[in-house]
Amino acid sequence: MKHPLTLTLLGLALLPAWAASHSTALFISEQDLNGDGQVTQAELKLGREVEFTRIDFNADGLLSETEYLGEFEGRLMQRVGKIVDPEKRHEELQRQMRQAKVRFGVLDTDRSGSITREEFQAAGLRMFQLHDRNHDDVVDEADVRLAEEERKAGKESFVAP
Ligand SMILES: [Ca+2]
Ligand SMILES: [Ca+2]
Ligand SMILES: [Ca+2]
Repeated sequence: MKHPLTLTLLGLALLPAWAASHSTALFISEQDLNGDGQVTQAELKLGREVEFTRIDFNADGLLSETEYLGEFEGRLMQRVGKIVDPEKRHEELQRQMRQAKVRFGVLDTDRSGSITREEFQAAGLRMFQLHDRNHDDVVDEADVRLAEEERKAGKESFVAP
């Protein structure tokens, strides 16, 4: 069966809210470069810059779909390697790659077929603002707590399947 794209996009848009407290904690652990427990915008910008350079394999300043998906597949292989059942591993791989393709389309805002540094940074900033629940321009433990409280108060129940 073919996956309706709009549904997939909708799922992606709702996903951050659904797993917000967990994903904010993960965001901090991944993006806190100096290890002070908080992520500033400058820190995220630097991190994204490094990431962009790493993914931009041919160093032309653009991320092609091949570069983007290739880099993702490499990381994904390590993760799904833990799944013992080969059939389940294959399914998970297919599912994640489909999502990565959708993400590429979302990142490529002007539909030029590649992601520019600006588009990559803009997506990072959107992510930052999503995690910065109290809008104090840093993402830290306070934002994790807020996300957790919202979850407990059932404010995210609308995304439940
Ligand atoms: Ca930091
Ligand atoms: Ca490139
Ligand atoms: Ca904050």
